[in-house]
Amino acid sequence: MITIYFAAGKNRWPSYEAPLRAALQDAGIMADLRCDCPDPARVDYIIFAPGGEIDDFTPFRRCKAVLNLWAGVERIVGNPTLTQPLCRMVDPALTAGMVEWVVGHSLRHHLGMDRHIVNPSREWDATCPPIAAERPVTVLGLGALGQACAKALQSLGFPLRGWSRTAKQIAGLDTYHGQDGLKAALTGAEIIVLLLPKTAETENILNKETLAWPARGAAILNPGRGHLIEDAALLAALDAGAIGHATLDVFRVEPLPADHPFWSHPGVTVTPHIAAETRPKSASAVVVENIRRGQVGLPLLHLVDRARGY
Ligand code: NDP
Ligand code: OXD
Repeated sequence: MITIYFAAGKNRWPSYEAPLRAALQDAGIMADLRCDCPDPARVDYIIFAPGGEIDDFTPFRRCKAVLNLWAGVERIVGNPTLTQPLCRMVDPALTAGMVEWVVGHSLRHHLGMDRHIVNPSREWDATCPPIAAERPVTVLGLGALGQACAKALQSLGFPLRGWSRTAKQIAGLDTYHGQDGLKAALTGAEIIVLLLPKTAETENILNKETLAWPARGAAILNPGRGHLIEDAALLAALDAGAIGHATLDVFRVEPLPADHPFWSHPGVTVTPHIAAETRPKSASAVVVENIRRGQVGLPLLHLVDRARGY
């Protein structure tokens, strides 16, 4: 019998308890699964989420892995007390949600839907949008989410460029990497999707200089992290028409403060960090698969590289 401590917040326990127990049963794992803190020295696995119960991991001496329910790990990866392996969430349902959010908001900008949805003067503007093949899209970040979104947009006909830290070859995608590849990835892009993690290297990746590289009037979609964009530079680029619109799901401070200029800027759409959520049923299967692996000595999936920060 192993001990699993669900330290991802009491508010999440009601929606996770049943799917976790079902997944453990399916995997044939006998576990004492609980949301109140057991004796830390007995805990084999911790299921974690930012804002949950643990700040100090030191007493969890025999814990084999900390299993994060979030894809992003910036709120735990630098914790100096964390010596246990850390796994992030790669949840097929979260990925599906992100693909839908990115495709939906890309098509909004591509088709110019706002012109017809909000048309108080009943203007008969018959300007036809270009077809997708004429609208270059760039995805910054080619991980689990960036690749899924790039493939979905590509299947609609958009020409896709992608950018990552390390070199990649992905069928049908023009790929670039490293600081040297950023300009080539962004130049002339008409839709830019940010799916990078928050690290020291990615902070303010869109700034005064780089915001000048996309096509004039480009749309930016940021479901990655607020820190990827320098807020003041984005507002200036929107005011100057260099950037046409920004649809932002994530912010430096969340909830976005009521007096933040993003709320009132006509070129900004705010969505409240809902682009993609971890779903209890599919995420429980992912968590339990890692516990199964930990128990039989197989490598854990989705391990975070502490030095890299994601
Ligand atoms: P992954 O770790 O799978 O992918 C991250 C990608 O970013 C990789 O391609 C990586 O490059 C690239 N990258 C990292 N650092 C750099 C750098 N310095 N320069 C260039 N590229 C870099 O993450 P996911 O795809 O699963 O998630 C991405 C982010 O999405 C999460 O970190 C989180 O912040 C955000 N997110 C937001 C949600 C929302 O609801 N808004 C929901 C879930 C996640 P390489 O491949 O070379 O390692
Ligand atoms: C995540 C998120 O990182 O929801 O999972 O932002």
